[in-house]
Amino acid sequence: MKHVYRTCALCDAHCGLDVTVDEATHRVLGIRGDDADPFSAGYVCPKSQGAKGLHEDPDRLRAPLVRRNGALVETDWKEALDCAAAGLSRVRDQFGADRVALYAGNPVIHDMGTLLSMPVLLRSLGTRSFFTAASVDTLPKNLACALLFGRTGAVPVPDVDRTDHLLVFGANPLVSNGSVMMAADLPGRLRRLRERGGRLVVVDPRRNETAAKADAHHFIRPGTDAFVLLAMIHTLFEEGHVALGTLAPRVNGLERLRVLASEFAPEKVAPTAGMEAGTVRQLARDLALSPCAICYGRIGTCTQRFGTLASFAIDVLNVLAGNLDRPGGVMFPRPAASLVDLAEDGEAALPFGRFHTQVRGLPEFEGQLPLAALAEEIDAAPAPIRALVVLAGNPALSAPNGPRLARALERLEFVVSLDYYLNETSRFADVILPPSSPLTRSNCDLYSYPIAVRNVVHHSPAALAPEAGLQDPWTTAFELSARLQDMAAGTLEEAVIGGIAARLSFEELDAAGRSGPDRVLDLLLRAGPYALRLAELDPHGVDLGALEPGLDRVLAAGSGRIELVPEPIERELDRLGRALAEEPRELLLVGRRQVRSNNSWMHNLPALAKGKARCTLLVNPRDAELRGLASGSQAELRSEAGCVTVPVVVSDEVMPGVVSLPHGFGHDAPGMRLQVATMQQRGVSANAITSEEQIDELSGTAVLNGVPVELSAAR
Ligand SMILES: Nc1nc2c(c(=O)[nH]1)N[C@H]1C(S)=C(S)[C@@H](COP(=O)(O)OP(=O)(O)OC[C@H]3O[C@@H](n4cnc5c(=O)[nH]c(N)nc54)[C@H](O)[C@@H]3O)O[C@H]1N2
Ligand SMILES: Nc1nc2c(c(=O)[nH]1)N[C@H]1C(S)=C(S)[C@@H](COP(=O)(O)OP(=O)(O)OC[C@H]3O[C@@H](n4cnc5c(=O)[nH]c(N)nc54)[C@H](O)[C@@H]3O)O[C@H]1N2
Ligand code: SF4
Ligand SMILES: [Mo]
Repeated sequence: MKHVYRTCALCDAHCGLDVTVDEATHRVLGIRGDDADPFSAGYVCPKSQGAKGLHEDPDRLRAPLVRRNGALVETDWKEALDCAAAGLSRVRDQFGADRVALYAGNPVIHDMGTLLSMPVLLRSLGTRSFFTAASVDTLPKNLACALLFGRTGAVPVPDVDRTDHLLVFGANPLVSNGSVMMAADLPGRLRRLRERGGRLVVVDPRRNETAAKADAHHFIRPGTDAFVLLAMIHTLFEEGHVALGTLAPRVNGLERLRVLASEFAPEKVAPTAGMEAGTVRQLARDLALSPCAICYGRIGTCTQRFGTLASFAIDVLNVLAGNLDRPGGVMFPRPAASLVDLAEDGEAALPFGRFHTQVRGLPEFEGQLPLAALAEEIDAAPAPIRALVVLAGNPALSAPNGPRLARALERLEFVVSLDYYLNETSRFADVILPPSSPLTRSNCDLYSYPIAVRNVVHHSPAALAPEAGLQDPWTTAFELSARLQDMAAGTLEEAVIGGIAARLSFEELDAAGRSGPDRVLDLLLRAGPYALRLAELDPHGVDLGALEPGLDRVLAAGSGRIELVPEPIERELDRLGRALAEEPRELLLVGRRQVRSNNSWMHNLPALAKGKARCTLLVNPRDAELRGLASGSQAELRSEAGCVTVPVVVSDEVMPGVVSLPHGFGHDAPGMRLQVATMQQRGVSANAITSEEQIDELSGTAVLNGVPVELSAAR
């Protein structure tokens, strides 16, 4: 029996785990919170059992699959990789590199080997057709910060541990455990906020689990946050609460912002948002008058109609109230190791709109194209995408109008999927390359350190020896990439790591006894601001202290100023002004996350899937009565994209005119190997209702919240 200290890689919180394994039998005996972890201090959520469930899941693929005579059959790695490379090269050579697309799903960011090798795979494909899950998630926030600070990669993070006031728009940290905010044990952190006299206020169309524990909760009509946030900005100006403090000499466009925001008086926007004007004014005053305060927004404010503008306005409020870059406000972490050190195209430039999708002309951001455009780029573009690599993603369930995307995937000439499962997306693959169990490989939460509420670092060593028949994703990425470039994998790996060492100005590689991504990690740690060494890290993780002011560092790498009214935002404000005249829609759909679920892919683990069916539609009593619906009855939910039949739960938790459905369900496709999910948590896909046509126009991010729908009793 052996104890191994790792972090959980299933969400942004990265709790420390104490994993007990039996090395002889290659079994996981137990997983519990690591009390000695300086960041999470023993806290874990139920999903912490995910790594054990995944390790043991009989449905997890134990060998690569290739399609033979129409069926996916097991094969060895050499044949699978040869076949994958041959299929991709064929399409590339015949039609051009951009006709082969790569889609990178959410788990990429949580696995160091995948994260660090993805750029290598992308380069070896030589394609610009790169789609990511960020475009159904954080992209509006990232773009907003890039516009505000004149550089990419700098996101101000809530200093939750020291704040007096936390105002949350469109997030449910007590369930999601925080997002774009790495903060293990948010239940504890938010409880302590209130114990020290601080306030937690939530603005959300649903009285979600966080709102239920807050000092105040206000309903807001979905998709109208930008109006409310602009009205709050207006209030700060009008009531004389703008207090830039030391930020004053660092901002551009203050007067222009005042003029533009004056169009959005609380009294004018309140009816559209379904809020009281007095409430909107008070939200603004509380931000400005608390000794320190935070305005924080997440999925609800990103994946909506004015996602980039809303995300932008949130950080503008932090600036205007004097809460940027100060303890208890929002601050910039100083990561021990950072991918920014590897960025190639110069972080100072704004990589936005340098090229566009063919059909709708949607812009790239940091080289990523919006997932909302993938289906049409396959089925309607003049030069269609013909082959696809899916890296740790399940877009058939996670993309807007998933059913259309699934039909498009079926038309592709060649699909390679890197995934644990034969699921809704990988069933279209010609080759599936499964990663090894995460417990058999080392990891580091590199992606999340720049969004952490304290500066921390933690290396997770492999807990178990490699499994027979499987290989780690780093190796797979290099073996596939090398084949695509007609070279040996070892040569490519040495060239890549050598290149990284040179970029970081190291002459020799010195990660004695390490291999694969650990060698890169060691370089990044050595190059980082604390000059750490992988070999010297405490196994329970290292706390490097609370966040410290660092705006100068951020601005020095960018335009040098905080741009309060960059040109794309000014155009969005004009669009927002025009939208004020629109008639509100009768019924809007929003999403909902649940504690025992992780997007589309943990419904096959018995420990998490057990219990009653979770894919239910929350309907306000008024709306239910109007349609003759009761809890337990079946309703038909329709939109311009599609229709699903779903069980209803009547609840005043959602505001009138809003229904709430979790995403990631709909495990009913043929040809999958997901026994538990299909039997116990089948549900329906929320993305059969969302539409790829509805986007945040500035960023191309899909509207997944605030989708116009119709509802009736099922026939
Ligand atoms: N309607 C609606 N849709 C949404 C959302 C919503 O709120 N509402 N949320 C959006 C958000 S925030 C996100 S992040 C996306 C997620 O979108 P995706 O990333 O496309 O989907 P996931 O459900 O996270 O599926 C991840 C896939 O990766 C596999 N996987 C897990 N870990 C690994 C790994 O280490 N390596 C490899 N190779 N594979 C792995 C899993 O088996 C699964 O098939 O969904 C988005 N879609
Ligand atoms: N247990 C669990 N944890 C997760 C995940 C999971 O699937 N399960 N997924 C992970 C991922 S990939 C992500 S990105 C994060 C997301 O983390 P969060 O953003 O905290 O997640 P959600 O629970 O989806 O919270 C979104 C909230 O926005 C509200 N909302 C919807 N529309 C609007 C709107 O127009 N305005 C406002 N103000 N609110 C609105 C919804 O009612 C909901 O309460 O969670 C991560 N953590
Ligand atoms: S909150 Fe849960 S899922 Fe997230 S890292 Fe911690 S244990 Fe894992
Ligand atoms: Mo996400």
